[in-house]
Formats: sequence, structure tokens, C-alpha cells
Amino acid sequence: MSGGSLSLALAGKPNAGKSTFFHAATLADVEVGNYPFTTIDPNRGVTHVRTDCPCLDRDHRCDSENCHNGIRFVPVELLDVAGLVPGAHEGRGLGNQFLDALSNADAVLNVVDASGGTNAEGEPVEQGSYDPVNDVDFIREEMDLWLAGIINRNFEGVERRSRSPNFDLEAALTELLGDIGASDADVAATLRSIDYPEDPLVWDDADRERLARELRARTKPILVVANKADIAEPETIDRLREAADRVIPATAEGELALRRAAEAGVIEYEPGDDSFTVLESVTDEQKAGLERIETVLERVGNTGIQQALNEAVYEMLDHFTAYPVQNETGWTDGQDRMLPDAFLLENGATPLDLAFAVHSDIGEGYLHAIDARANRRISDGHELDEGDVVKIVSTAS
Ligand SMILES: Nc1nc2c(ncn2[C@@H]2O[C@H](COP(=O)(O)OP(=O)(O)OP(=O)(O)O)[C@@H](O)[C@H]2O)c(=O)[nH]1
Ligand SMILES: [Mg+2]
Repeated sequence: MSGGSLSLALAGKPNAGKSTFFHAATLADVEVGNYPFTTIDPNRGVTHVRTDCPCLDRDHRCDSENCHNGIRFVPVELLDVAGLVPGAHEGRGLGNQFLDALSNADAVLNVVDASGGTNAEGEPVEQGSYDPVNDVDFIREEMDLWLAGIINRNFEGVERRSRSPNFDLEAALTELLGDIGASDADVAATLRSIDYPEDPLVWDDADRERLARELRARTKPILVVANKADIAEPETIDRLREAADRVIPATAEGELALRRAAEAGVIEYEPGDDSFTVLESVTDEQKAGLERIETVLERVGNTGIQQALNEAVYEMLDHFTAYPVQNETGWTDGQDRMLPDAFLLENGATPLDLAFAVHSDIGEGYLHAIDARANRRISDGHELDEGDVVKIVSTAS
């Protein structure tokens, strides 16, 4: 994880719709300016996952800016990586530079042009003439080989250290791989899952590649966004589903249009909704555009953008949302704000993990925690759940 908050990267070949996805998914923040540096730079922004706010279980809705009438939006970082072409790991199309941008990512959304209207290089071709299933494989392959390259280039350091008497392979590899966001737990689990020679001096390229592929799967899991679903053949989306573990049909362009219309007050729509309501009279042009999107929503179910973000965070990365409060009765902080913060934690996290997520001082001074829903003390080993409201008692608070 980077700086405590989750980070998702949009990867994929050129022209697949990454930037459109990025704009659609970060729009609310760009406009509302909820966070001081909402758009961190053109390719780095804040988006949100959507969940039920705990205030739905109270008499009145909370006043958090991220709660829209009980729909809670929890911030995650989104990166828009420039388009990758086959051979990127060897530097094609500035590939290495672009791939290095994935170092900070906890997961990758591979945006694929499901309409088959762009070739492997991202150049426009006749719609349906290119098979987007290729893009599922090639992005995974480029990421695996990019990581293998990093390991190869730095393996000399591991070999050198292996001559020292108290050499520890796991520690040496963790140091090598820390820059790409692999934790010691990731490295340990990866080593357990592969066969490898004890002595680094006898490792060959195949050993390093095996390590890279396993580690990539563990530290940079990929979700496929089958974009341009508005013009894609359903049969192609079915085949994408067979080629990858997680596939979400989407229309980034449709989501962008809906969010813009909602910002302008023309429609009522929350990201992730499966429909929208027209609020004021619209021009014929707007009407035609909205009707087109409505047809897609009826066919696909939703625009898929919020669904892709949610699937990545809550399912693929196995996270849940917890809400720290200072007052266990009112669910408020020191300034009387109800449910001011929401934290995404990995399943299995305890109150102590939440305390550290809030602040390292709170974590270090942790004494005990109170389940604010039930108003009772919870044991230190208790695993928190989605929607838990928790008061942390700490010497630092
Ligand atoms: N039909 C359709 N077109 C889309 C959709 N999303 C994006 N596009 C179009 O696809 C083209 C490429 O979109 P971008 O968002 O610039 O693609 P990109 O992946 O960022 O491209 P690079 O930055 O070159 O890597 C644009 O013409 C978009 O309007 C969609 O959901 N449906
Ligand atoms: Mg782009």
C-alpha cells in the first residue's frame, strides 16, 4: 500500500479508454474539491468506492461530504498510466517508464477496447476486426516480464549478499522488491508457492521469471475492464470473461456523460446507480445522448465504472470499510461531526490495525476498542467487518 490508502492503476493499450475512465472516475473531486490536492497531477487523482454508510442505521443521515443520502464514497487513489504496447517491458513506446508507474499500485485495471476497433498498437481499425482477448494476455505478460527485468537487473545484489554467513534469501529479496510495493509477507508467501534453488548463485533466468510471475499475480492483481461495451458484441465480452478471472463490462464514455450531466444538475445520478432521472428540460441533443446511454444501461446493467472500482477494492483486494469515531454514542469526532472518516482495511484487520491506519501515534498508544454499534468493548483479536463503527481508546487520543 502507498501511504496507507489504496492505489489503483489504469493500464492498457493506447486508445482503450483509460483517460476517459480516469476523468469519469475522478470528476466529482475535480469539481467539488473535497480534498486539498484532488487531482494530484494530470495522471493521478482521487476516486471512490461506493458502499452503504452506517448512518443508514440511524435516525438521520450523516453530514460527511462523502455521504450522499446514505451512499458512502470512500477515497482511493487512481493512476492513469500511458498506453502500453507489446514489447513495453523492453522499452517499446517508453514502456519501461510507463510500467514503472505501476510500482505504487495495489491493483491494476486493464482497460480493454471490447469493441475490437483498435489493434494491438491502439490504432483504429475496423470495428470487430481485432480480438481484444489478446489484450488480456499481453498486458499480463508485459507486467510479468517487467517485474522479471527488475529482478534480473538487481539480482547481483542478492548474489553478493549470499556470501555473508547470516544470509537470508527472503530478507534480501524483500529489500530488492520493496520499491515495487511487495511486502515481506508477499515475498514470503511467493517463495512458499514456488520451487527454487536454495543458493542464489545457481538461480537462472527461468527461476527469476517464475518468481516474477508469482509475485506479480500476488502484488499487482489485474481486473479487466471490458470498455466500449456500448458498441461491443456481447459475444466478445463472453469470450473476455473466459480469458480472465475478473471482467467488468463498462462504458467510460457513458459514465463521463452521466457524471457531467449530474454535476450540471440535469440529471440525478450517483456513480454506480443502474439508472438516472432527468431533472430539467433538456435540449434535443442532450435528450438523444441520454437515451443512448439509457439503452446501454438497460442492456449492460450499469456503466461498469463504479462496479470495476468496487470489485477491485472489495473483492479482488479483499478490503472492507471501517469507521473510527471518538464518541461511541453519537458516532462523532471531537468537532461533533458524524462518521467523519472511513478507512479501507484488508479483511482480517483488527481494531489495532484500524488504530494504526488512523495514525501511527494512535496505534502505538492503543489501549482497547469499543464497537459503537453494540456499545461494548471488543477483544484485541476481533476481526472487524464492513460497516463497523469503532471507538479507539488510545493514550494518544
Ligand atoms: N464508444 C466508446 N468509446 C469510448 C469509450 N471510452 C472511451 N472511448 C473513446 O476511445 C478513444 C480513446 O479514449 P482515451 O480515454 O483517450 O484512451 P486512452 O486509453 O487513454 O489512450 P492513450 O492515452 O492513448 O493510451 C476516445 O475517442 C474515446 O472517446 C466508451 O465507453 N465507448
Ligand atoms: Mg490516455
